[in-house]
Amino acid sequence: MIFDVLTLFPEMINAVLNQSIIGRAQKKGIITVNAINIRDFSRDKHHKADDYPYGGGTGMIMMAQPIYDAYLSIIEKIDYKPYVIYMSPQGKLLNQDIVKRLKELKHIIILCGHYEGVDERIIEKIVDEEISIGDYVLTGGELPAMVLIDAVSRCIPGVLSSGESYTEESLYNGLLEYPQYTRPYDFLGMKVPDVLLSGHHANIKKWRRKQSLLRTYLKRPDLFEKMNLSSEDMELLKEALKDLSG
Ligand code: 21W
Repeated sequence: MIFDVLTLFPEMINAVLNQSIIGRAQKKGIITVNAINIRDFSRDKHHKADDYPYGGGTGMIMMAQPIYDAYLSIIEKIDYKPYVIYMSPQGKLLNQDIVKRLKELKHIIILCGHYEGVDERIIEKIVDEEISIGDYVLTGGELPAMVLIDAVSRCIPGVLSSGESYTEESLYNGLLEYPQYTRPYDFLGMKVPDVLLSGHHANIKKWRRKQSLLRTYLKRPDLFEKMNLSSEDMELLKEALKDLSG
């Protein structure tokens, strides 16, 4: 899968996505992340890529022409149309359903705005979808683009090693994860739950399910409401709540 990121700050993208799991996936050739500097496509002698807003107001607007030429430089080398996403505070809120849809694409171009955004005409001309990562204000689309690439990439086969598995995780069965522990057994007097040392796999599975149900019920009632729980799960949760109240 190819991600081409159109940005005024390509070093931000490379500094993050050449590391860790996504960096390893790039070295393995499973995914490719190209950070393309929009400024390189400016026709101005000072490499200007932004300008004042028509009608007045504060801040700078990214010009349509350098973005469009950066886009053309990608598509002139290929015979299909990549999917173009604009990271924008006005976009759909990113969630795991959107991630699952995007992971099926072979080539995504991600446009990152900075300053006060981009000339509206570039959105009309090339953008297929606008995506936001949440209702808070950032300084640009670069961090959101990296969030999107990370979330989509980890769904692609081969990106995670077997130990890092992709399906049985938070939000995957609609429940939060159960608590996890590693050595030492005793940390500042806090012991690991004995069931996890028992070697009794059925009991461990049941304990983990119970913890997942309890955590979701307590920490994310919004997720919990959407669950269609079996009668076994309802019983487990009742037990968990009873354990809590002592
Ligand atoms: C922040 C751009 C505020 C534009 C009149 C018209 C991308 C983002 C961003 C940014 C404005 C995302 C204006 C969550 C985010 C992003 C930078 C407002 C002013 N005045 N997801 N427009 N949060 N943010 N423009 O901030 O580019 S995805």
